[in-house]
Amino acid sequence: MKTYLVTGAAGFIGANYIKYLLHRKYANEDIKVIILDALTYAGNLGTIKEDIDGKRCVFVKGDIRDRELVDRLFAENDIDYLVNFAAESHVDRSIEDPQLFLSVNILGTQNLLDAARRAWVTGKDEQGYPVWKTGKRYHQVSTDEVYGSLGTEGYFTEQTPLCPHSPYSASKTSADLFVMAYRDTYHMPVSITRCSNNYGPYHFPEKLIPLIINNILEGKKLPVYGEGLNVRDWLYVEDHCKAIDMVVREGREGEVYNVGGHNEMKNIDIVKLTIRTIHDMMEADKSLRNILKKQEKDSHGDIDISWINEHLITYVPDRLGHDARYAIDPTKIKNELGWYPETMFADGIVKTIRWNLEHQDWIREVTSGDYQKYYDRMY
Ligand code: NAD
Ligand code: TDX
Repeated sequence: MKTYLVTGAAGFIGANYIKYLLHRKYANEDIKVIILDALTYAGNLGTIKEDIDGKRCVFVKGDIRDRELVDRLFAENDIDYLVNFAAESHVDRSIEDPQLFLSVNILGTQNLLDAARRAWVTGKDEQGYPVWKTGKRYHQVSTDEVYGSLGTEGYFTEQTPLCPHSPYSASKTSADLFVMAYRDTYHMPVSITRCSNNYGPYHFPEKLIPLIINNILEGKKLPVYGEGLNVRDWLYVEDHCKAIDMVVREGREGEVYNVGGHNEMKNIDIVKLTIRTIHDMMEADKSLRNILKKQEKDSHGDIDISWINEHLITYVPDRLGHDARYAIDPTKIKNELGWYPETMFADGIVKTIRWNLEHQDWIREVTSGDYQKYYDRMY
């Protein structure tokens, strides 16, 4: 029986991770997942309500910065793995409010590390280092953005110097440095994964791919920052979840593993490919067209690609300090743990679009209220 404390699992990747653990990888095993999530604008209880059964999966609403609460969770449960997804995750928001990112991402991480230290240390060895209960692991979900930005050549390896540019990536880098400091100072059993851009179900629509899908359906403009030439390396979210599971269970203690999709694309190409894929899916299944809210149709009543390209794609001012290119070298995790990105982008984007088409209620729920104000301010 393994007990997980998973923070931030009402958000995009964390929710996919706990679903993967509970219903796929360990569907027939005795595991317990305790979710700790503050339910910020990015957290949605609706995403995980079917998973919370009070036995295998328990939900606690709270803040990772709350010392008393996190200590209580450790006191009441024999936690084996703490997997920290909770974070402020959107680069554009970090440009508006850097202090929030510092507070949640750095102080939150440090609070979790300390709580785990209090719960998992049993004494001291002769040199004064803490002695840890066996089988415990603190895992930090980090990002390729800690490495900064690449030119047209090369990849981020685990040896690439940390060189963050945005307030978001600076906060994630600082959090990683605290995790490594706890490893070096207290010999804490930790691991870190640094992943490239994820896409898939439950992706919050402030991020590029779900924003584009939903704006196409709504007939709204498709905002492309700068010239649309920045490159991201896209990974299907379930492949990321598998990588985290492998590292938590089998990865070497104290190590960093890069996780990437080997799928680099320019933003403008992502936008055009998403338009084309929605068109093709609606050609193949004409009933899907009913979801289009407001749309120019061509003479056959089909979604009109050239009209969208001409009228909806809108070049807007660039993000400040916009990183040019991210690309991950995942050789270490492939060689040590046998992980590789299983989902081809052509398949992953179809699954993602279909999920968005079939979950319009979820989209409406998460985009109402505060998000609408953010959207109107941004675009
Ligand atoms: P998300 O914004 O969708 O979800 C974040 C979750 O954390 C939400 O449920 C939110 O309610 C919760 N949260 C925020 N502040 C909290 C606090 N103070 N206490 C408790 N819970 C809090 O984020 P995501 O895209 O799922 O990213 C998850 C993690 O993965 C983050 O650490 C992010 O930095 C990292 N990451 C994301 C990507 C990506 O492409 N999305 C890529 C690499 C790494
Ligand atoms: O409207 C948009 N138009 C646009 O051109 C948005 C929202 C984004 N973009 C560009 C900016 C980026 O070059 O698209 C690219 C992807 O943007 P985001 O979806 O905001 O992701 P990114 O900034 O790359 O960061 C993501 O991947 C790494 C996650 O949000 C981070 O949490 C993760 O660490």
